[in-house]
Parts: sequence; C-alpha cells; structure tokens
Amino acid sequence: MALKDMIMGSVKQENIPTVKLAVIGTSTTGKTYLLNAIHRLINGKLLLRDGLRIGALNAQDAAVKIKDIKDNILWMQRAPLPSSETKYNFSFNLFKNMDPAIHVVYHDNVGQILTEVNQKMNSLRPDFLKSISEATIVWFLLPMQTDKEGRYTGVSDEDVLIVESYLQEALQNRKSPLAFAILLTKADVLEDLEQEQSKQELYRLHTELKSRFQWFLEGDFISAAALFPISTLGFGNAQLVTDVNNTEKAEYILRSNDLKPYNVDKLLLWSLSCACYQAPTVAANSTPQIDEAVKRGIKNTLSQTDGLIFTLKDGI
Ligand SMILES: Nc1nc2c(ncn2[C@@H]2O[C@H](COP(=O)(O)OP(=O)(O)O)[C@@H](O)[C@H]2O)c(=O)[nH]1
Ligand SMILES: [Mg+2]
Repeated sequence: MALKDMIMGSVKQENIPTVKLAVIGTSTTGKTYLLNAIHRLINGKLLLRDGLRIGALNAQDAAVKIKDIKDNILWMQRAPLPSSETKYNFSFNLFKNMDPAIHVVYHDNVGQILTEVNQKMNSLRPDFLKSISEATIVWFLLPMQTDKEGRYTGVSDEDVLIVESYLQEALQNRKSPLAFAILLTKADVLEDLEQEQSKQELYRLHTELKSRFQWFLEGDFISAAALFPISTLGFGNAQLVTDVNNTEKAEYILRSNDLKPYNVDKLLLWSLSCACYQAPTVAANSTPQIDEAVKRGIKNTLSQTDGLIFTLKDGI
C-alpha cells in the first residue's frame, strides 16, 4: 500500500478483511471491565510476532481509548462501574508491518436486554440479535460468582438458560462458520488456579458446559469452541466491597492503580486465529483473503502465550 494512501487516510476499512466479535452476557457479567482490558491490549500491551501489531485505527482513536481507560481505572479504584443502557461498540486493526491486515469490530451488548422486558429493551433487541447472527466470533460471558463474603459459589444456571435461548434464536438460519468462546469471568475469585480445588472446579465446569452446549456445538456452523477462565482485574488485584448501594450484594473494585488482566490476551489471539479461517465467508463477497503470513504470525504468538484453554470443539 502506498504511504501516500495511508497519510491521506484513503485506506477504507471495508477493503480490509473484517472480523465481527459479538459479546453476550447479562448485567454485571464483566463486559465493561473486559473491554477496558482489551483497550489496554490494543494500546501497546499485546506484543505480537512476525511484524504484526495490534493497534487503534489511528492516532485520534488511540487517544480516545487511552483517555477512556484512564477515566475508568480511576472509577474502578473507587466504586463498581455503574451499569449502562448504552452499548459501547469499537474497532481496532491488526497491522502487518505498515498495512492494516484485519479490521476487528467489537459489538457490545446492554446486559438488561437479556433479562428485562420493557419498551426500551424490546427496541434494542433486534439489533442485538443481528450482531450475534452476523458475528464471526461470539463470546459468552459467564461470571464466577461469590457470596457476600467473597466465597466462590459457582456459575448461574439462569444465565446459561437465557443465553442458550438467545443463541437458538439468533443463529437459527446460520450457514457460515462461527467460533464460540465461553468466558468464565472474574476467575480471580478462585484466588489460585494452580490449587487442586480450583483445577477440579474448572474441569467440572468444562465437562458440565460441554454437555450442556452439545446441541449447539454439534452444529456444522460451529467451527471451533473453547472455554477460557479470565480475569480483568487480575489475581490479588480485586478488593471486595460489601453492601453495594445498600443491597446484600458484594462487588469488586480495583486494588492497585492498574488492571492486571489474566488470559484476555490468549482469548483474543485464539479468536483472531479462528477468524483467520472464516472471515472471508462471513463478510461481503468482495472481502480479500487474510494473508498466510498474518495467519502464521497469529498462530505463532498464540502458541507462545501462557494461559488456560479448555477445548469444547476442535477447530484450529
Ligand atoms: N473479582 C473480579 N470482579 C470483577 C471482574 N470484572 C468485573 N468484576 C466485578 O463485576 C462487576 C460488574 O462488571 P461490569 O464490567 O461493570 O459488568 P457489565 O454489567 O457486564 O458491564 C464489577 O463492578 C466488578 O465488581 C474481575 O475480573 N474480577
Ligand atoms: Mg457495563
């Protein structure tokens, strides 16, 4: 690509292979915290190999994302983030040397859409279902819950039930391949993933969710699926706050002055790696193929990144 074109800003995003990443999760599952961790990765914290770089679309976009993280970190140190009725979509690029190689569009969801029936949520629902039905990758956020003393209590059956029904509806006529990840968010509440008890619990959840989602995973349109324990705040970096807004609920704030995300880099690389094999079939017919060297670079980086992946369906 000519340098002139880049300077003039004439490189249109639609001329780059596009990956659509959609999240699905009820309220307080960790969506907003997670997108802050992703902003951080986009802004220099994720180092890739083979001339690849993940970054904001341009300098102005980078400045906006940096400001957002700063504001949110200040907030997270004081109190849990308020839940929002506005979804926060954003994009970033994967560059190979000077050229954008993959354009990633992140589709947020408003948690209340999944659980509340009122005029506002009903009006937002079609757009949400569309984002899931057109996605290249879907992330289902399932939090590791705690009681008000901070003791781990398991995951929510209701959340699984609700999300199953949305997937069923959104993906009914799906033909093209889709990658699917279940994110066990707030995994830091287990304190230490190396402990025998934590390992047993993760294996148990893996087995249970694999059989629970069997109907879905066996569909030809699911190209690859995996389960990721993740944490946005990071291990030892979450402080319990009880009786939030005079409720019985406990929530977590940030203990230090920065997020220490666990496994979010691995999740993102795995997702990009899956997308490499399916983006052209999902996007418009004119979408160019992803370069072989880019695919190799992502795979190389993924294989050298620490973190836990539990396979639900073999794909890449
Ligand atoms: N321990 C822990 N708590 C988290 C983490 N991420 C989010 N939380 C807690 O979950 C609450 C909801 O997270 P948020 O991202 O606002 O959820 P959203 O409603 O899905 O956007 C936060 O206020 C925190 O208390 C995490 O990585 N670890
Ligand atoms: Mg939120």
